[in-house]
Formats: sequence, C-alpha cells, structure tokens
Amino acid sequence: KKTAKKKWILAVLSLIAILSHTYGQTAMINVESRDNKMSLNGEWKTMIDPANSGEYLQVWQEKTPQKKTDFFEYSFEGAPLLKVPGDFNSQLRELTHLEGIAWYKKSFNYSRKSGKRLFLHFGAVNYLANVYLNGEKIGSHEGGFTPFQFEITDIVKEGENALIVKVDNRRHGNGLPGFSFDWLNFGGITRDVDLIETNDTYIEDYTIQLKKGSLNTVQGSIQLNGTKPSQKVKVRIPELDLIHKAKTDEDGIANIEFTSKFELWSPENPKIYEVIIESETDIVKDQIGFRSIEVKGTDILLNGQPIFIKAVNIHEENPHQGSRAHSVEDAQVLLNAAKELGCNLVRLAHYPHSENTVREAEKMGLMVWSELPIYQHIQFEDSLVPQKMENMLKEMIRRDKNRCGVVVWALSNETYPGTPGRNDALIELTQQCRAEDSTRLVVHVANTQTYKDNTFGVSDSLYLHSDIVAVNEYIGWYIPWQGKPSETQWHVAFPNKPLFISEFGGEAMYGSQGGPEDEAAYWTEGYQEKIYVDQVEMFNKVPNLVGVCPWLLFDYKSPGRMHTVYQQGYNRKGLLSEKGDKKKAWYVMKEYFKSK
Ligand code: GCB
Repeated sequence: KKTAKKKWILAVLSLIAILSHTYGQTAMINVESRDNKMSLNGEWKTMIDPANSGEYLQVWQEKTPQKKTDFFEYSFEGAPLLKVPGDFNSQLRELTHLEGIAWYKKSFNYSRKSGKRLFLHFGAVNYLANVYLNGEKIGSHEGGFTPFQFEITDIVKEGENALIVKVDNRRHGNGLPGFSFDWLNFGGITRDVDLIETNDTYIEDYTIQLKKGSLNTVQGSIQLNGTKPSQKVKVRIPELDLIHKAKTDEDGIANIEFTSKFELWSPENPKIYEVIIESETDIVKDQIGFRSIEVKGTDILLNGQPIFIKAVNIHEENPHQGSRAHSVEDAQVLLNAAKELGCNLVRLAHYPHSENTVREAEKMGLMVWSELPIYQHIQFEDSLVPQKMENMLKEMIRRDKNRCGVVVWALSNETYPGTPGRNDALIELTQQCRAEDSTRLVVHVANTQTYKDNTFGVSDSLYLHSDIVAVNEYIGWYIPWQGKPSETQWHVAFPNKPLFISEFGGEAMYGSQGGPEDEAAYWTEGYQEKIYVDQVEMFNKVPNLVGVCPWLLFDYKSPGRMHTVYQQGYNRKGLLSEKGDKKKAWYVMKEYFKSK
C-alpha cells in the first residue's frame, strides 16, 4: 500500500518527467560552427489544419489503411510542400492571412554511432511548436523568435525517421506578443532546422566578452554538458597569440578571465577575432569582437568615448519578397540599406531577429538593439506570463551574448502603466536580465509621455529601470504639432539619464505627390518629408539626446493597415518603399545623420 508521502513523491517525479519531456531545451550556442551537422532545411510536406483536428486525429501517428475497410481522415501523401526555413504565409496565396495550424513533416536517414549524441535544433518556429519523432511527442516550445533543441540520442532510429511538427501561430492573450501587434504574424518553421551530432560531452555554452567597463579584460565562462564534466579547457585567439587555460568543475563549468591588448570593435573598425574554444572532447570556433558599452551620466560611451546613436528600426521582413527574413542574403538587403542611410545601429524591432542578421550587422559595423516581443498589451498578471518572459529573455541572451555588436537588450515596447502588474513584472525581468548579463544596456521603450502646449512631459516610472529613456513619439503624424518644432519644451523626470528617440515618423505612399500645403496631404511623400524636417528641428531641443531611430527603414506588411489606396496591407512609414524606392524623407534623415 502506497503511503501519502510516497504518492506525493511519485506525483512530483512524474510531473518532473512530463515537464522535462515536454519543453524544448535551451539550445547550445554557435550552431553555425558545428561540423557534424545535417541540415533538415528544404521542402517539408504540410497539412493545413484550420479546425485543429490533427490533435484529435493524432496525425503524428501517420496511420495508413491495412484493410479495405480502414480509412484515416488525414494524409501527408500528395501534401503541399513548403520551404523550411520560411514562413507559410508568403509561400501559398491561400495562406496569406493564415493564423492557425500547419503540420509539417520531414523524413531523414540516420545511422547511429556509439559515443555520439544527437540533437534536433530549431532556429525558430512561430509561435508554438509541438515536435514528434517516429510517432512519439518529444516536446514543445513557445515563442516565435528564439532557438530550442531536443536531444534525440536515445530515440532516433537506425535508418529512416519521421519528424512531424505542429506549428501554431494563433494569437494568445497571454502570449508574447499578445493579441495585437502591428506586423504580419508570419507563421511556420521560419529558421534553420539542424541535426547536430556531438561527442558524449560537448561545449554547450560559453561567454567571452569584455568585463563591464574594461577595455582589456575578458570575463566569462565555459559550460560543458555530458558525462565527463571535469575537463581541461582552453580559449585560443591565434591572432593575439593568446591561450587561456582553465578547468571545468563537476558541473562542467569553468570561469575564465584573461587580459590582452585587443583591437576594439567599433562601427568604424568592426574588428572581429577568430576565437577557438576547446575542451578534451570538443572544439568550437567563433568570430568574436571586443568593445565596451556603458552609460555614464547622460552619455552613452562606446569604448569609453561618447557616441551619438544613428539608428533605424527594422522589421524582419525581406521587403522584395514580402516574406519573413532569415538568410544572410535577406539580412544584407536590410542592413545594406541601413548602412547607406548612415546608421551605426539597427533596432531589430520588436523581437529577436535571426542570428544571421545579428552576425552580419556586427561584421558591417552596425551595433544591434535586440528586443523581446513584450509589446503593448501584455497580460502581466496571467500566471504563465512571467515564466514565458523569463524563458524568452534567457534564450535571447544565450544565443547572442558573445556578439559584441549587440549593445542593447530591450525588454519591452509601449506597455501601459495602467496594465495590472506591469511595473512589477518588468522590474523583475530587468533584474533577471542584469543578472544574466551585466555588460549591456537594458532598456524599456515607452510612449507614455504627455504633449501639451508644445511641451513634452516624460515621467513613466518604468524608466527608472531603463539605462536610457527611450521615447516613441509620432508628433506630426498621430498627434499634430502644437507650436513650432524649434520651440518645443521637454520636461523629463530623469535629468540624469540619456534620452533616445526610439521611434518617430509618418506614412507616405512612394510616388504620391503633393505636400503639406495640399488639401489631401496625408500619404504624400512631401507630408512625410515635412514630418522629418520638423522632427530634426525639434531634436535640437531634446535634453540629453543620445540618438534617434526613425520608424522605419522599409514599408512592411501589416494586415491592420487597411487603406485601400495608400496602404494596401502595408505600414507605409518606410523611408524606402517595399521595392526599395527612396522617399523624400530618406534624404532628410541621411543629411541629418551625416551632420552628426
Ligand atoms: C509604434 C509601435 C510600432 C508601430 C508604429 C506605428 O509606436 O512601436 O510597432 O508599428 O508605432 O506605425 O504605428
């Protein structure tokens, strides 16, 4: 007879088993450099499931009729093929507005090797992923923009294996983001899928960045995973003749600290070193740069020097293809335009973009602002939300913490002080972020300022927890000017912090002629241009201004933008049309950046 205590222990154990089985593991870093990798990119068979029937039908079991009288109401036979990585919305016309469920299937061959481990790694799936291998559920993941993995060493079969993923991009009130957001909710397996083979003990994670405030000392760690956690480990930087040795403890962790004369990374000189991380059982190579970023008084210092941030907002959409951007080529389309505008930073709004984009930006000398999709209406008091925020934060930081290009972790955008639990939840998240990474700026963006009598009042107490006061304001577009731009006043309750205009702008349809004097002024290039001219004039009046960031680089798809003549499903606040045509405002911005 089981005692109550035993029953309780059993219940807890089975819960742990279920949980550890159900959730995606935090992914190993630097997948790009793994040699023993087999890509599962390419064409996958798909079934669209608008009624959410697949769950009930258990389509992952892939039952096939045995007798004449057998039938099953699903089949991957003859199914449409969708490209992975890729969003489904842009691949089939009938899926343009799909926010629903699609089942994906890929078969692969594998021959098992003793002493090797096998991981199934997803760069990102938007938004929920349930993953099945050979008829068994191996786990799930929530969050559309961060990587996750499953170890499948013990369940992969010799020979052919069937991998099935249920992808669900429906909106959830307690999701991140929640119900409403101003971009197309591209669903699908949107980033690379890889099988990664490692040795029994492998290098799962490492942190190699300059210690806060230092220009010559790296402080970090190495984390091994496997049955031989205690090993000798080395960090080598051949170009600097540097070899740093350490030992990992019984948990597989080694703290590392070493000093060298680094040529520092900066937008003018985006110097990156080859860095080799080596244990007795594994080796990975990375490309790492070194720089410091900090706020001192009302300045932002890069490598100890004040810097003015010339930024632009970017959504992760390949403008020419109208698809979710994921590849190096996609990244180059976006980043080359930012370079041409004269930027030194890209705000990758409003969620973590692909690793390709972050790495390319760094190579090109663009600093990166990386953001969580904690956007506008978030249900902070929902019991599940804090854990989701924390998971996403950790996944974002883990993947990119060795990218010196990343200088900002932005944790929220335009949340509302009136939302229950907002400040407590975001303060807690800020603390978690600083505990994970003390070397970067942590930022909250708000649009809660008042604007009366041509005077701005900035007092959102969330800014107490933000390294910079990041303000989104759309004077001249959503809110008319109430006086001369050159005579605006700013009352900022945080006089000792830098201020950054993280969004401003207005819409224009490329080619739409006319100007602010015309009766039908809205949507013209001239009207948008005037907004920019006025804004630039106002910038001179903004106290402690450390940079500006127009909304945004390219016109992009947003289904809520329903003006049938001028918007046609696009947010038209781009300085460039979705075809890359330069609107008049582009030149205003380019001039301004040139003058700074
Ligand atoms: C904002 C949001 C951004 C929107 C933009 C707009 O304040 O942060 O996501 O797309 O305004 O165009 O209204």
